[in-house]
Amino acid sequence: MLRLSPRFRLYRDRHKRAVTVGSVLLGLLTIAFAARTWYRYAHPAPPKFHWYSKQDLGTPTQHPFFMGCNDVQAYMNADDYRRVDATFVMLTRNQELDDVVKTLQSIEEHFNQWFHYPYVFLNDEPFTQEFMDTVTRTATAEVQFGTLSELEWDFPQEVHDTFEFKERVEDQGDRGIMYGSMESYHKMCRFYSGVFFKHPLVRAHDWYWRIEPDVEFFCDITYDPFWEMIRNDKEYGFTVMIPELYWSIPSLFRSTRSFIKENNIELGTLWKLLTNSYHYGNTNDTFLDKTVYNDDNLSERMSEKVIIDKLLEDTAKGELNLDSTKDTIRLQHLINRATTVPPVFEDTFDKEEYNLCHFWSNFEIAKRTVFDNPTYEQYFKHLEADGGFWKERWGDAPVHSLGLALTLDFENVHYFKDIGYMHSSLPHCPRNAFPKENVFYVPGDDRFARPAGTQYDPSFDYGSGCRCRCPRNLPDIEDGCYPCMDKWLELAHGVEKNTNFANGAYYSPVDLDVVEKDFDIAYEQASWEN
Ligand SMILES: Nc1nc2c(ncn2[C@@H]2O[C@H](COP(=O)(O)OP(=O)(O)OP(=O)(O)O)[C@@H](O)[C@H]2O)c(=O)[nH]1
Ligand SMILES: *[C@@H]1O[C@H](CO)[C@@H](O)[C@H](O)[C@H]1NC(C)=O
Ligand SMILES: *[C@@H]1O[C@H](CO)[C@@H](O)[C@H](O)[C@H]1NC(C)=O
Ligand SMILES: [Mg+2]
Repeated sequence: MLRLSPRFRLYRDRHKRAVTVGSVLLGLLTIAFAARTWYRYAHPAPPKFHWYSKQDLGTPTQHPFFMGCNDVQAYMNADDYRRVDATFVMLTRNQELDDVVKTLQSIEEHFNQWFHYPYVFLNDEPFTQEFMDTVTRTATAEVQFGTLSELEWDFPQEVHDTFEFKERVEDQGDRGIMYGSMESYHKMCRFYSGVFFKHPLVRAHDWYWRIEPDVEFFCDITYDPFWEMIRNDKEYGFTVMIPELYWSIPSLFRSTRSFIKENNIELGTLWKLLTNSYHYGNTNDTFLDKTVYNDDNLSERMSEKVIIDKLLEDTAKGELNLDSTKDTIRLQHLINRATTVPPVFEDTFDKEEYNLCHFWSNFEIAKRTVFDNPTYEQYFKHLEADGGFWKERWGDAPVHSLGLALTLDFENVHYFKDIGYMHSSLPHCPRNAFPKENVFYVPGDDRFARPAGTQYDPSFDYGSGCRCRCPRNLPDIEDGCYPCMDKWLELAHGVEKNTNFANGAYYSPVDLDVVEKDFDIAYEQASWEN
């Protein structure tokens, strides 16, 4: 339909009035258009695979701590190296012993045979003597075993004993939610979400590295990740970031958002990584509030609003002339507005939605206090009260990620791109860096001697791995988990650097009342002929 926007009229008049409010407005629109064009250029539609694994993606604050191998003995003997008060943590069951041993052998061979960090094993049942003996024999460091109390492991009794609890959990099985009908899986998720870091054996340390049965490490880790994180101001490290299955957490974001609101939480910038925001402007006009969430919407809806407001004013004064071009045009705007439907964002709360991205929590290297702090404690209580750990199947991974964003900034999180890792046949495995002179494999324990002539993967430009032997024919998960790694890189490379972020909003919101005044002026200067 015919659309009269005041800015076109201004364009025609601009040579007559060199410096007018109109040209200022035009300038603003041009800048907005240029910004949008740039934005689209910088955010092309995503191809299916990105081959991030074949590029150097480092930035000054987000990069692997080392590219390739170190001489471990020299590293540990350096004056500025400090051993950290840290432990491995694994929750597991007696019957998983074989898988536990597999994990232990892998982490020992690739890392702990040199560093000897202790282990804490936790179980809701007592560990058998066989389990404890085997594990102790496999590890090259001190091992401790903890049995969880009912309080730590089970849902609160008043919840667990209800009919609704049983029914809800069973219903998730009927609806095909992965692991949804397994009560023990719910308990595990709840335990890892809010309890594990409070266990006395874990609390005895400042840092932890979470591991699971049946995982595999592919590269040698020839530095101390705990110490490097401290040195680089990092508090949480991950190897894989992927989107969550929507149906396991439909109301997690709502619950998180309401927690933030009720408690006036000042979010860290990590929040940006996990959410899309539609918060664009501040206004008391309900229609604008619901329909303006980008620059396009602003110029369209605002010129429409100004035209309609004037039309209604003139109508009230009895000055409407239906035969005039002007009023025909103005009426068309009224009709257009009446048929404009606000966009529906089903899962938007406070104009934000969760993009479902989360750090895969079966691997975590973190400072204990990223969870063991009053804000997270309160958050977990809030989630527990909402019942999502049993009404839905909230996983500890999305809960951890959202919970971290309550307090951490993007820069506090580290991507261990150089650590090759696989859980449930989804591998992340880096390319090897060019071998450094004189960095040979020297076992820290005879059990891990490697045969002479052991072959490693070839080295590449931009490789970061040390002596990796990656699985063949499995694509790197880093290349396939849109939109998570994309968002990570966008933030790391500062594409959003110039946007402000405060109280969970991405832009300094536009004050729509101020913008409206500019449009009022443009309206007064518009020409309605033809
Ligand atoms: N003691 C104990 N440990 C459990 C229980 N359920 C899960 N775990 C442990 O919690 C961790 C995660 O459980 P998994 O069943 O592997 O969950 P997952 O990794 O999401 O699923 P998979 O893809 O099947 O591996 C593992 O270390 C398990 O050993 C339980 O009922 N008791
Ligand atoms: C909305 O209305 C309130 C109360 O009338 C006022 O204080 C506030 O400044 C208004 N906000 C905007 C963006 O107009
Ligand atoms: C807002 O702008 C987008 C594209 O820029 C468009 O698809 C959408 O329909 C607009 N919404 C409204 C309510 O004008
Ligand atoms: Mg597992």
